Parts: sequence; structure tokens; C-alpha cells
Amino acid sequence: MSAHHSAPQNFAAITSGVMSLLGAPHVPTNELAGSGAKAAFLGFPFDGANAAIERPGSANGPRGLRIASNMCFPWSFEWDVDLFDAYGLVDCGDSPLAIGNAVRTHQLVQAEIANILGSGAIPIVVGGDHSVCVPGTRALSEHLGPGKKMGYVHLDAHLDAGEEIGGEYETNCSGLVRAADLPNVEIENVVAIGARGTINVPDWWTAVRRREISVYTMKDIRSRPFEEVLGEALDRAWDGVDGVYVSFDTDVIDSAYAPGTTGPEPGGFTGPEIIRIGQMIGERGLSAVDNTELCPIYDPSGITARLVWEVLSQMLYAHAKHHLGAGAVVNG
Ligand SMILES: [Mn+2]
Repeated sequence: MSAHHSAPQNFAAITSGVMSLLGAPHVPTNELAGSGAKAAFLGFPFDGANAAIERPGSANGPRGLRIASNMCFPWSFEWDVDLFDAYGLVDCGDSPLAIGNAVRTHQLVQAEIANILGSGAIPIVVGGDHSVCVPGTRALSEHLGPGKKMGYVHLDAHLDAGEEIGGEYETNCSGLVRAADLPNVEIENVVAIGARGTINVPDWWTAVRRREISVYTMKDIRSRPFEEVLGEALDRAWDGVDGVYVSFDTDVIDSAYAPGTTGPEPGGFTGPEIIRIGQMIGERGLSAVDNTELCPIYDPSGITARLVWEVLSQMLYAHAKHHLGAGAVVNG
């Protein structure tokens, strides 16, 4: 192990300076090129495209995740991987916003995500409401380019298949269909995992079925062995593609394990299950990932933010072990 695994230096890193993810250095996205960072955190403190108007507060998600991550250290004994050694992990701070204008705000965050991708780093984008996957998937799609294929994984209790909601196309209930309609996304590489509950309205099922999107509902998942069904679902997204965008809505987790979210739904994944899903994603590859709808105001003990960080960090550990060590190209 290198010297910086020693506790005093780690504690120094997390108890001084300005709050950042895991105490990572702050590097603005337009200064990332040439920095050597292979993963970069970007906050999206915006809940202005949230259709669940009685449950605001996901704008504080990036702050909640940064606080939770600062209870942790970068090295995992289970993987023998240090996130700073493996990735040169940085925190790009928060995206600029156009308050009151979701479409303009999405243009701004898309440019930030494009900067991260252009630098060769994996964007880890934390909202904010689930609308951020709309600019996020556009950014990865454009980064890969028209000759390349992109997969999309939608981890969510909700289908988010709103064709348009009150005349708007970039809400927090639009992400699955916007991603599915991107020019270099083939429908066989789109997979929605975790649907349950009564917020999934008939129009969304119509939109999903019209496109023949593969949906793994919680009922489907519970009817088969966990590793088999999740492995099949994720393999669909990675089959023959050049990159996969993973969108991780906090509410895909059972509300007992993740109360701190905008649209809590019982009957979802347990803590150990969503951690394992994070590892299974990292094993397959990481191009761009978001976490959305983390809502600290409903997370008084901080357990939701802590679990979300566990899932994201396990993705990174698994990816580092399976890909970076073998010299695989990030975003390639
Ligand atoms: Mn949701």
C-alpha cells in the first residue's frame, strides 16, 4: 500500500478544506483535460423539472452525497483498490443552472458532462431530479458519435416514459423514452429495471410497449434467481455497444432502505441487492453514471446518502478491478 493509505493523512484530507466528494481535489470540468483524472464527480443541484411537486428537495442531493462520502475512506480491503490511485478521482463542483428554466439548465449541465467525457474521465453525475439523465444521455451519445452504439440502463421504480408532460419533454419522468429515442441507441440495448407501484401510469406502459423496451419489473425479478435475472438484464445493455449510460434513481431501492428520496416506493431492492447491482455494473464497464432523486430532507439519519455512495463506490471498485487493471480504455 502507498503511504497515503495511512489514517492521519486520510483524516487530514477529510477534516480540512472545502467539502468535496471523498475529500477529492476540486477541478472544474474545463480544466480536466490533461489532469489524468479517470472519474469525475459533478453535482446537479436542481429539482426544477420535478413533476412530484409535493416532494421537492433533491436539489440538495449533491450536498448529501458529499457529506456521506466523507464518512468513508478511498481504499477498500475487499478489492484492494484505492479510488484516488485507480481513478485520480476529482470533484468538479456543481453544474451551473438557469433557475426557472429546465431546458436551458440541461444545456448547461450537458456541456459540463461533455467536458468530462472529452477529458477521458467517467462522469459521475449526482442530482437533482431525474431529468438530468436527459442531458446526460445526450452527452454520452454525442461523445460516442454516430458510428458508435450506446446502451442505456434505467434503474428506477418508475418507467419515466412520459412522451410529454404538460408540454414539457425534459421532466424527471421523461428519461427512459428520451434515451431510447437517441440516434445511436438500439432498442435492444435499453433496459428498465425495478418498476413497481402505482405511479407507472397507462400512458407510460403504452410508450414503453410501442418501442418494445425491455422492462424487468420487481415482480419479474422476484420470480427468478437474482444474479441470473440481473445478469441477463445488464448483459442486454452491454451487448455489442461502445458505451452504456447508467441512470440510477434512488427510489429503485426499497423505501425502507432509502427513505431519503422524492418518490419512495416499497417493494424494491434491499441494501445488499443494490450494492451487488452496482458491482455487476462495474464489472461490465462504466462510461457515464448518474444518481438522482436523493433527497436529504427526507433522510434524517443519512442512511440513504450513505447507501447511494456505497453503490457508486462499489461500481468504481468493481470497474477498476475488472477493467482498469487490465488496461481497458475508459469510455471506449
Ligand atoms: Mn423514480
